[in-house]
Amino acid sequence: MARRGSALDFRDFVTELLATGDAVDIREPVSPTLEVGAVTRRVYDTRSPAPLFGNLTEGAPGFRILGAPAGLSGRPGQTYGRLAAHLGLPRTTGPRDLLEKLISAMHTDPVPPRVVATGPCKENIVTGDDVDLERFPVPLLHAQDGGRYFGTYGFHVVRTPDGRWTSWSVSRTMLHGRTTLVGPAMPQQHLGMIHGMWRERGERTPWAMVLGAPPAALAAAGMPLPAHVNEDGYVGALAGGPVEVVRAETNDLYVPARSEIVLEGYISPDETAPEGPMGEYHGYAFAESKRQPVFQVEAVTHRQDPILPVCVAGLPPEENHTIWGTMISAVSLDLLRSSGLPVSLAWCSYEAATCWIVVAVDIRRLARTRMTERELADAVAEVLFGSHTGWLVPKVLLVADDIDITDIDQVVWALATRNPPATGHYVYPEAPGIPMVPYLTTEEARTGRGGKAVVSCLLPEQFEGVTRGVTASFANSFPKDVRRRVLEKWTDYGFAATGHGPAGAEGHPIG
Ligand SMILES: Cc1cc2nc3c(=O)[nH]c(=O)nc-3n(C[C@H](O)[C@H](O)[C@H](O)COP(=O)(O)O)c2cc1C
Ligand SMILES: [Mn+2]
Repeated sequence: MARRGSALDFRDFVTELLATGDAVDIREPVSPTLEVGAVTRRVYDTRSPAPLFGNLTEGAPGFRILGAPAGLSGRPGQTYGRLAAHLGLPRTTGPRDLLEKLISAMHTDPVPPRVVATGPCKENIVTGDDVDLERFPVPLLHAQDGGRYFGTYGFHVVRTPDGRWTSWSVSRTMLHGRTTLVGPAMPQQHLGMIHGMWRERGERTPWAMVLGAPPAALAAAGMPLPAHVNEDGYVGALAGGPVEVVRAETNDLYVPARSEIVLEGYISPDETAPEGPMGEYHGYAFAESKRQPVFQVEAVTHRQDPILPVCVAGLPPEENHTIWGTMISAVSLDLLRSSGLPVSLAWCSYEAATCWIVVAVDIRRLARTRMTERELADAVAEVLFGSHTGWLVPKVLLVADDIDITDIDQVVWALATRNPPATGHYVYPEAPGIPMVPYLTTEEARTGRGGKAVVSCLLPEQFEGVTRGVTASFANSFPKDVRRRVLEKWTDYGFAATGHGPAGAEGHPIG
């Protein structure tokens, strides 16, 4: 079968990871009960290649799991390699180029999906009484979890009753029974919004869930594009060609043909069940379960020897940080730029577990606006906290753009040395926000308000467009000829070669 490349076909994505050494084909027997989770967590921690579990001790023979599909890589210069592969970009792509690619596709005409008659996801079709989700190696990911999670790296497909808006969105689903799943559908998220429309009519929500989807589609489904925007058209623009879709067996939704596993059915209008707890994106596992909607599965279709991708959520960096955080960064940066504010970059530091976004301010343009710090903070808060993307991230750090905000060392240094404790914190207790943020009070989580803040790390003189000091550093404190001599003689002095590229060799790049 012709290859579509890693952005538009999950199997091609896995093949390319294996070929480049960024996945390991594990032949050892591994249990989906906690062992898959433990290996995958350690892969995130050690920035190892993605584990492809090909010999699982539970589930039907041949069924596989891929862990850490967008974990970071420890290879120098390829930190974001797996993430870049989702978008069909070279493994050496850095954060700025990832963001510009995502933003440029937002300003390109959508490329609608192409309907095809069949595809790999139809290689096996199971309907009616034969449906049994427990044939799959559904993993227990953390010892604290309230159940096994089928959907940690897949997306829901739903469509509005008027047929005008199709939503693809990532949200977790827990195994509930042989033919049922349970999972959140928050009313602020598009899944919950569209489910609400069907419920209001007293009808079931026609639904499908796609696992092992084309990676560019998964990324778009984890991206807070505005309401009424079809993620499928965005994927086409992003990947440079239409995503191929096929009609579901049991309803008239369309799903990506080049997917590993597709579940079809409906979301019950009224049935709920306890879901969770699960180790979560902010890094904690809490003790409580919550009642959430039940998803009824009427058909399962899958590729031969299907691969179920899993995200083992928790401490960074996992996919809630690398994928979700990057997608939030792109949409937020686009909004801030379009608003005319003097912003040059926005980045959800993965280390901050999608609980803060750092905004780089162009201080020369800032000076021309003659804004005060409060005016700038309020303007940024208004743009972000009123938006679908800004609802997701509670804290915004403002930093001058001499700081590389994709480098956490520099962000920490700026926060410590540039944020005045008495005046640099602006809080917005009335702004709505995601209720999952760990530090919210019970009341704030219940009302969905509170916890939002803008933290300024802008120095007083930066509002005049200047920075008083230069860094005391290798890059700034020595003449060029001295630096060159030190670099040339580095190994002669008796040190090991550092392996750093030119930027690293030049020292801390803050100017
Ligand atoms: C790996 C991963 C897991 C996620 N899990 C959830 C989840 O369980 N619930 C949720 O509301 N959002 C979750 N998200 C974030 C949503 O996918 C994201 O906010 C997206 O914008 C939602 O789509 P929508 O904007 O069309 O509503 C997850 C994202 C990723 C990448
Ligand atoms: Mn959406």
